[in-house]
Amino acid sequence: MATTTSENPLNDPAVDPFEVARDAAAVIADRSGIEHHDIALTLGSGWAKAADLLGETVSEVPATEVPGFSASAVVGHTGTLRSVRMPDGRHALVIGARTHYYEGHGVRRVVHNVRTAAATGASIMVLTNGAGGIKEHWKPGTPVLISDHINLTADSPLEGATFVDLTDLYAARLRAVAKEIDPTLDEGVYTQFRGPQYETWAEVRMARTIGGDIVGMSTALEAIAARQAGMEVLGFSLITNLAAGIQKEPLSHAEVLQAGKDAEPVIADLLARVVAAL
Ligand code: 8IG
Repeated sequence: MATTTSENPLNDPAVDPFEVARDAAAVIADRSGIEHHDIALTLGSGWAKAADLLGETVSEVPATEVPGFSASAVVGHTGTLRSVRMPDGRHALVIGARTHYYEGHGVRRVVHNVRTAAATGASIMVLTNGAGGIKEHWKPGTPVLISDHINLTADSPLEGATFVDLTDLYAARLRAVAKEIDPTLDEGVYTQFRGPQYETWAEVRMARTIGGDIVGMSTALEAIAARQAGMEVLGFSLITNLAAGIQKEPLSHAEVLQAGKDAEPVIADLLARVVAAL
């Protein structure tokens, strides 16, 4: 089995990333006693509290003890993989450890959360993030459904001539369920920039011109990997700030974290109710 600590097996180009994901799933099954998870969630900035509302926590494993994962680089990301038994008997895998593309560890490390989720049996992948909003009427603290994405990283989790269809990537079926739970939910196109710098005003204007509504630094690459794995994807952005130039003041990470904190109880409740209905 691949080792987990300083040397991440995903850094070795000769290692099959899907095998590392199977190793990770085996550790989760062993530690939780749950052989099959039904649904998986990656909780980004602002969304962590949802984990407590989904059901009964069966086990919680530090990400550093699961092959291919690493400690979270961002304050506010919890760094565990939690197995939750939902009231209806289904099992959710809650992944609080996201590797961002801007960390520079390569796409295999970025999408390992999704591939591990698929290897645990999950057929639905819920991807959440904190992001900037391009639509002026989205006040900080607004949750938005992701309707589609624009991948501006110029990278892909797919290796070689692996042609994957992305039609209906953010499943209309799942978005309809979410809107039944909260009919006021708005939708938008998520634009993934490399980061970690926030956008210039000109880049935000470009994103808007090409059809983007949300700017962020995650999710699109993960969604592609989820589709490759045959999962259905549901995406949520918490708008924690208006994108540069849409809002007049400069962006501060502290401000972004505060807006996330304030919205946390509301969006946690929303996400838990949506997941229960999927
Ligand atoms: I939270 O304004 C958060 N994440 N790219 N732009 C990008 N990512 C973000 C932003 C933002 N806010």
